[in-house]
Amino acid sequence: MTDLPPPPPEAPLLRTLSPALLGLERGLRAWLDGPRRYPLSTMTRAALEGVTVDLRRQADALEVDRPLLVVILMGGTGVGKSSLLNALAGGTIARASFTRPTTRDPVVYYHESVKPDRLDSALRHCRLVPHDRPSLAQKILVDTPDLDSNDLSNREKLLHVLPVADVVLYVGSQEKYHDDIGWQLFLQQRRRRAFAFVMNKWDRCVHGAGSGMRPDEDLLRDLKAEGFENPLLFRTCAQAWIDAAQASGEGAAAPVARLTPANLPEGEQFAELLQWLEMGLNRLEIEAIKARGVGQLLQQMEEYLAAASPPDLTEAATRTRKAWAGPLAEEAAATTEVLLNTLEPYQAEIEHHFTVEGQRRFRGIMGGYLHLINRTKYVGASLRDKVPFLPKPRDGAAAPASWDASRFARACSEIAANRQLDARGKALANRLLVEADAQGFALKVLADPVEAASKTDWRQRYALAMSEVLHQVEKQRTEPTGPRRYVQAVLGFLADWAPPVALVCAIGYFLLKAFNVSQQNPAPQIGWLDLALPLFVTLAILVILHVLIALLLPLRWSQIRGEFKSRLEKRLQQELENVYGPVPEDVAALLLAERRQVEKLAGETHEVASWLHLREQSASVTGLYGK
Ligand SMILES: Nc1nc2c(ncn2[C@@H]2O[C@H](COP(=O)(O)OP(=O)(O)OP(=O)(O)O)[C@@H](O)[C@H]2O)c(=O)[nH]1
Ligand SMILES: [Mg+2]
Repeated sequence: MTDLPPPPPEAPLLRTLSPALLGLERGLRAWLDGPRRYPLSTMTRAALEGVTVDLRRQADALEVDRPLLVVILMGGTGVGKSSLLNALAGGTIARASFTRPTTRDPVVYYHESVKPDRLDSALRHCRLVPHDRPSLAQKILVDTPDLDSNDLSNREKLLHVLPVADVVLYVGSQEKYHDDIGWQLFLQQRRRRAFAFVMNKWDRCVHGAGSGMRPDEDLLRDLKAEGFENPLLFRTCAQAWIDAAQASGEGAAAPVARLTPANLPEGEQFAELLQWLEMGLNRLEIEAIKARGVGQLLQQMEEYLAAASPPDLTEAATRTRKAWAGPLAEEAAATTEVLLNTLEPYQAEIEHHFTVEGQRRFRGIMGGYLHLINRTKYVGASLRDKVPFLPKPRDGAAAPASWDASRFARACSEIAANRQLDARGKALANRLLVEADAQGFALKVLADPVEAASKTDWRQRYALAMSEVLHQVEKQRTEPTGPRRYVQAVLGFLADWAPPVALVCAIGYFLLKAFNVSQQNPAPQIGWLDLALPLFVTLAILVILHVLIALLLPLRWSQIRGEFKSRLEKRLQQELENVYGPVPEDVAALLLAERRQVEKLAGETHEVASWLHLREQSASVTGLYGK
């Protein structure tokens, strides 16, 4: 909002206000139509929608040199609203009668110099009655249908024109001045517009009051209780003034001063009412009332914005994130267990795979020996699918013939998800929401993103995590670190060298023995044992090495499982943390940004309101407003 310039002394104060109100209206409209995480309650939204309409209405009404003051007569049926307007007009312009209700459509009494298209659209479609009285040139008097008859459409018509009112002339009569519907409407409207009061049928109040409290005093007492210390209250006999005008034969042209209604009861104040409307509400007062109306609208806008402002959940978000660590760790452990269970039937395949991978580094004789042994040992693992009578894991993933960790992991994750994980996801989301609630995080803003997080493609993520962890475990097994690395290096060295060296030595020994021809032993005896010795020795070395490898670099499922489990659990916890962890803080940040937006709007509103307050005229309008 740009700073509003102080108006030059003679410049119309309210006209300067018009563009500022339009700016606020545009800002509010954009904010209402914009996307938001923090939901607006139906009532707040409706109230703010109403404020945008009122802002535009006020801006349009002020976009003139001499704004029009709209005075609306409001009250129950039969209190004499139409009679009062007729009396003020000095002739029959609104139908008044004893049939209830009488008035069906509002009657707009306005100066002929005002072009109808300058009237607010809510008034333009009413019955328009122009006049030529200069004293009422800047004012528009509106007679309205009753607010309390059985015909509800009457009240709707009143409520349609009521927002246009700058001043409400609340009309009552001796039997009807404090009925619930009228009083509620007054209470609802009193913060938005100026109120003056008329106690019509004063003749009956004076003569028929009986022993109870006089209606005017009763009304004054109730108004005082509402903060109206010195309300403007006129006691009138509208009918008497109508009769007098008709009797004078001048009708509307009859100046009130010249009329002498017969039998006016004491304290009758119709002339004062007319005087106030004509002279009391001069330009200064009109500006003050208009300014005050705008001020009250802005104040309400600030209140509604405060109600619509999202809470600052930054601290609650930090607490929630911490509180979520426990459930997420438990979830990771449980999910790991579920995933491991799907691997269980494939122990043999996995061991086989790891063994083959681990033994790839052995070459030569040792390599050949291990290859042969593994083929024999794990023949069941590969045969299982081919031989019909061998037991097969039920509901299991088909282990690929040629090992493909990622395909295998995907299949396992798929089965695990089908079995349990999908249900766990929903339960986890609920559990996290309960935790968040306990930390004071507003669930209405958290439920959707948490649910969205629970619908992340977890199968895919689990599959990826399993496959990566399998690779890591495999890598660690084939390329160990720490002491295992030295053990493996020594064993590798031995495996590479010991068998061929043993073989060469055994063959050497055999040759030595076979060709060791001497005088004592001219024809050496070569037995089968000597012939088989190199083979046995090599085999023995191979077996010893194999035993050493099995003992020192074991590749049992139970060990792979342990390692796999701890790594997978850590990995899944990380995964869950990554997806769920930032949700509260992200939502809090979003709400904070929305909060700043509301604060900006409220700040701009406040700025205009303060500007207006500073320049409000000290006109005598305070009685029209309660505290
Ligand atoms: N005794 C007495 N009767 C009055 C006075 N003013 C109006 N009346 C009568 O009260 C009756 C109702 O008057 P209206 O002006 O039609 O009342 P209204 O408030 O416009 O009623 P709706 O149009 O139904 O809402 C009429 O018969 C009037 O003659 C008054 O000052 N004293
Ligand atoms: Mg009427």
